[in-house]
Amino acid sequence: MESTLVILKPSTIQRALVGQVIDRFQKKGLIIAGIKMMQLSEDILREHYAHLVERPFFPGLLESMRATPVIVMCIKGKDAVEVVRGMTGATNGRKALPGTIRGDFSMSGQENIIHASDSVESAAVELARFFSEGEIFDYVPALMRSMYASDEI
Ligand code: IDP
Ligand code: MG
Repeated sequence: MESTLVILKPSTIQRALVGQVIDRFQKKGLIIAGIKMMQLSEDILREHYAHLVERPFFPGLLESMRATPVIVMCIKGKDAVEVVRGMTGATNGRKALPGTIRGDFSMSGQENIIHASDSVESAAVELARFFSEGEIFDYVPALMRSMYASDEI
């Protein structure tokens, strides 16, 4: 089973969409292995968005990501990184397809509801960045056998 990092961004908290977004992951059959609220520091955001620090929009992104606490989640499932990125949709909410989280809830390139890790390698790095040992739980939901064939898990 693969794990991936999802961050519910401040606009999701402000717009009271937390429940609807989490509901999508649960209905899909993904497992919530870790979840907590935290206020992101400038330091952690500079690390997390290191590929964007030179971009002109970076100061605005920093401010937006620090506007309220965020909710960080460790989401688990078979091929979870690819499945969650697919559910997330394109970066710009106006271009994201209907049916995706960004496509259904966002009209913005910046205020785009969630972060989702983009590869198995970055998921491992990002989960270690936002979660401490003991905050991610290894349990098997009782309905596992109704969600996967036995040769898939
Ligand atoms: P991703 O979130 O789809 O992986 P990245 O390119 O990694 O996209 O960008 C990280 C975040 O930075 C985006 O989710 C978005 O909030 C913000 N961002 C990316 N490009 C722009 C832009 O052109 N203008 C404003 N914000 C942007
Ligand atoms: Mg990214």
